[in-house]
Amino acid sequence: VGGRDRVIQGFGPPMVRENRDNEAQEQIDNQLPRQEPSVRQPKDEGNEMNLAKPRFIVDPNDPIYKKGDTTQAGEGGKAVKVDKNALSPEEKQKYDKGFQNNAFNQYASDMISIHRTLPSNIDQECKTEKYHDDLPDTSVIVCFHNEAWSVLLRTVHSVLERTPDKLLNEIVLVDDFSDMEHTKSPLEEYMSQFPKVKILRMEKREGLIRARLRGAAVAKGKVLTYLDSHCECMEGWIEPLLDRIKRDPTTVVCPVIDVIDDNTFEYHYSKAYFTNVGGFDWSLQFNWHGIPERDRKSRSRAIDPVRSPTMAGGLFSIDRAYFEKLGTYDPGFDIWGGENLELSFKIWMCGGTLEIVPCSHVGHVFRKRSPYKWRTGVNVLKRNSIRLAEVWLDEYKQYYYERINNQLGDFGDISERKKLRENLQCKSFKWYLDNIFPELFVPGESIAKGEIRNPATDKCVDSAVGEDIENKPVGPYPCHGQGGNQYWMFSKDGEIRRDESCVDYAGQEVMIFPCHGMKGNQEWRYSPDTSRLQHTVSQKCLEMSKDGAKLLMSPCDASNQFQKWRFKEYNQE
Ligand code: LR7
Ligand code: MN
Repeated sequence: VGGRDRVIQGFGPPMVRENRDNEAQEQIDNQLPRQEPSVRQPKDEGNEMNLAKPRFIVDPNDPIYKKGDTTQAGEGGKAVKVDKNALSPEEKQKYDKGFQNNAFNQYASDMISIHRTLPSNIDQECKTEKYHDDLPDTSVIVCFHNEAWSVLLRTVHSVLERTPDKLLNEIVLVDDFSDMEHTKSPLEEYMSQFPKVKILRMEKREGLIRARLRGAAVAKGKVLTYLDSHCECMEGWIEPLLDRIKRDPTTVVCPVIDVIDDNTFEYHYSKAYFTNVGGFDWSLQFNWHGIPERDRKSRSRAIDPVRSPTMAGGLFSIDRAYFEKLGTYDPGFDIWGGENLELSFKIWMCGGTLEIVPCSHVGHVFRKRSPYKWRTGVNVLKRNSIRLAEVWLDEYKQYYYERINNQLGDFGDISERKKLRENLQCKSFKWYLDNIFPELFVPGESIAKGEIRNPATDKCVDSAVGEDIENKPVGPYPCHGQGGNQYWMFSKDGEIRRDESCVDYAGQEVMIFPCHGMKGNQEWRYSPDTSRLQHTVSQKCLEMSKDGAKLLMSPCDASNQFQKWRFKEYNQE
């Protein structure tokens, strides 16, 4: 594969970059406290081919290149707090621009060394863990689209500096058609100092999945390790991962993903005791869960690897041959999303194991929005998810389709992927749910589902749910018939729920709260005859305000048309 790949190595003299005549870029450069070069003039200065005056990328005064200064901002993984209001107008502009371009605080990152140290409060037990002394080596593959310079470099240096030389075969950087200037020749020139770092360039924007496949196609290591382009690996991160693969190459492993704050770049080390595992919901979104009871019991120590139904997607190690055997990723997946669940389901259903390894830690900058362009005119995430559902979910795909109102649209050809599943003789999705993720709430077990409509006003119960939006009031909204935030399930236990979020009434407003399974404030009664939704504890009924603007809880009244609710689908027992 990939005669068109350019693996760039040993390119030009290190630390020199050509001048650019781009005015806008020039202006930005002028704001940066960079110095003109004082050492190492390139040999070919004055050469016709190089009329412009070259500059150095590495300015010794630039804080990001400093090493070993323990008093510097962000050392030890500490927070860097920037008081924006104290900045000069130009600096303020830079600060805002950094956030705009990256959806994280680039300004703060630019104050932190790319070699910074990380917290030392690691789990005591991990310090004495012993690993196989003949571990396989790994290629570390990092795909990026327009990653910030200091952040990308910090990712690479954390790998270079914290991976034993004999375990690191190479670092493959796959540039998914970035257009930021620093991702071009400056990156090549900088990385040419490090023979293990290779750069591949996609020739058009492909998205992270096909970029990863391109990386895998050239990788030489026995194991492939994927990282996002805004990560920091902790000391000792790789050995625990490779050790699991050495024992069994069908074990796919994820580190604990520590949070690097998107604003302060603080590194939050997560102790083994708090290790979470991955799950998903019926809108096919990944989410985190505590370790289920049965696995807690079977493990003797908090640092023991733990089975995980799914992976977050970005950070994991897999035996290269095993990845190929599993058919890597669906190359029809565009831009972002879906590939994490595809691989997770496939691993379990086709005979492998997926684990999180509590002694391996890598930080990741979690951000609140996606800073780069996706495709226009097509919902790529939905399209990816449909491809995934078609191939791997069997009859359960219907639960996802209900969420998107059965509007599948064109999802392309999936025959190759179906063939793959057949050839691998994988188990059913039902087997996966019964054995690997029995905790998941399956909509088929609910009494009613779909929108909850008040016919008098044609408004529906509506709310976004999810981890960061709990305690959000539930409101009425004109019924849109698209599923989404108006899709509810009425469970056998009387919950009005979507995945793990329940409609909850504690005497004030009707709210969304994580389902606790203990009835109480989350128990409702519904009868299709009266069409009323009555809250068991308070005995009150759900009511639409007269102006249709609010949801109220009122004494039940059989004649009140604002207390009548219709589920789209009600299954008579
Ligand atoms: O078109 C693109 N091309 C790319 O190369 C879009 C993105 N990318 C790169 C990007 O530069 C980044 O390095 O792909 C990587 C992931 O994109 P992010 O960081 O914008 O998104 P994310 O961190 O939310 O992505 C999570 O979900 C993705 C679904 O496709 C991938 O699986 C990511 O790897 C995954 N990240 C993690 O698992 C880190 C932990 C987050 C959690 C939970
Ligand atoms: Mn990411």
